[in-house]
Amino acid sequence: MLSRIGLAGLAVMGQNLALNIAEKGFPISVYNRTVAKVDETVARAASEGGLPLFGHRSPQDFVLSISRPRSIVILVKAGAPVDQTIDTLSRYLEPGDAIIDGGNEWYENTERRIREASARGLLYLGMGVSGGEDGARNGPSLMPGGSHQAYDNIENILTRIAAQVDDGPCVTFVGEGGAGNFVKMVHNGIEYGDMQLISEAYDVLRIVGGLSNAELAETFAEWNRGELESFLIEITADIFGVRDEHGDGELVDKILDKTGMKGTGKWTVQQAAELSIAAPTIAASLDSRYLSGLKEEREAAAKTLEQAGISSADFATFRSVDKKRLIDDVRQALYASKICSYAQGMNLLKSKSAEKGWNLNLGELARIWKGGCIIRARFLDRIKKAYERNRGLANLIVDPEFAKEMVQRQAAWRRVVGLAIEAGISTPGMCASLAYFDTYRRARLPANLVQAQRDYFGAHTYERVDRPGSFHTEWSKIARQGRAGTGIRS
Ligand code: NBP
Repeated sequence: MLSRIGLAGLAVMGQNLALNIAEKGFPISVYNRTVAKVDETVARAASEGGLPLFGHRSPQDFVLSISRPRSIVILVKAGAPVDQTIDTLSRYLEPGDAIIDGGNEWYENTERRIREASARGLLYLGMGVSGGEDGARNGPSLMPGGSHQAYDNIENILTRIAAQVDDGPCVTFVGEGGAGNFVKMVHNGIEYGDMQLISEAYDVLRIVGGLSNAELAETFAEWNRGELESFLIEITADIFGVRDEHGDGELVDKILDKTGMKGTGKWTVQQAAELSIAAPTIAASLDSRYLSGLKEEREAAAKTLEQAGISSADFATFRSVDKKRLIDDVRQALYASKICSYAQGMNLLKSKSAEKGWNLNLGELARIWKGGCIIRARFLDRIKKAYERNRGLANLIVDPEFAKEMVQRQAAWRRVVGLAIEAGISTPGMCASLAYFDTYRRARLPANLVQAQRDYFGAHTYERVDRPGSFHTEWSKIARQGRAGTGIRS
């Protein structure tokens, strides 16, 4: 009997996704370059109740074991390994068969592979898969883009293996070309923002509020029962409770403060810059990761600046702060900051969609992120509804419901940021979000002065508020005459 689908690449993601597919009753063939992983996966399938999963040691046997038109998911390291895997498998594929790359791939690589596959009569999907190991095994959020036919061929599988939420499975056909990978990339950028904002909330509560790990665990668990309910808040509450098995106290305090990264956050910020979309919260989270990496330099800087006379803030003075009120303020600051961060991610998607003609449905994307993925959160339902109310919404901040929430939270938000600045605790994500909000909501900015400067030194011209056209002024000449007239000397 032939398998319904195949999967090549049996590391963390591939192995778990294959077991998920088999568990849903779809017979699946699996293959991996190193055969030990094939044996491992087959053994797992047997131990998990004899799931219909069939291992193959040769690429030819693997491909020929799948019913036509074939659908083969690839889950190998992004980049060259994907090309090599495609090369290996496509020798045995036939026109009409489809390749589905489930890795975190750069969207332009997918677009190139779509063209190459098409020249061989093959269909191609670039499918973002989020949720890590657990998501892959028990229900990820899936973001497939590329060939609609390739999607149709496996839609019944994808809708069964994806996370299920109140309004359906967390999968939708995202759009043509590299749309699926691009959406996954922005998802990861938003994830960077969320994690940064949560770490800032932790820092303020810990340093300014003096909260213990037990109190932090309780606070985050409480937050997870309200508007901040999300996977990341939930796991954060858990983290504070984990004891260090090698010593006293909790493990979180023993972890080196140096953040790793794999590149999707950087791509998001690069794309934002390419498209002239402001994404300051996501950029701040990326910068914070870079600065965290300079551990030795930061330690040296701390010493140098102490010797130069910087006084470490006397945090005891902040302890007069009402703890309960601080916790409530930080909750509100985190929520408002998050809205700004999602607004930036969504606007990046909107802009790319317009450039590429992907016709992305932002409300539907918020829906498929409600379950399975790392940024899954209660408030994504509100984002979905905001875009349902107005598909062309300029910015989440001006959706009437979010606008009301931002206004309700802004006093607390400003108190938290103010307190952090006073205490010398950097909150780059919260500050970036607040600056984004304060910039976006102002009808008049000091950009008039920047325009004047540009025209002064570069004759770049400017527009006026009171009449149409493009203007240039001989600024230095007039200023010199003015100084001469007033007696001011330069
Ligand atoms: P890895 O990204 O660690 O890749 C390991 C797999 O790639 C193994 O199956 C390995 O085969 C295969 N591989 C490599 Br490396 N070079 C190869 C080559 N030249 N030819 C054929 N196969 C090759 O696996 P992963 O962590 O499961 O992630 C898979 C994809 O999913 C990646 O794009 C990742 O970014 C993405 N992703 C991962 C997560 C996560 O939580 N880990 C979450 C979401 C998305 P071998 O066994 O023979 O060495």
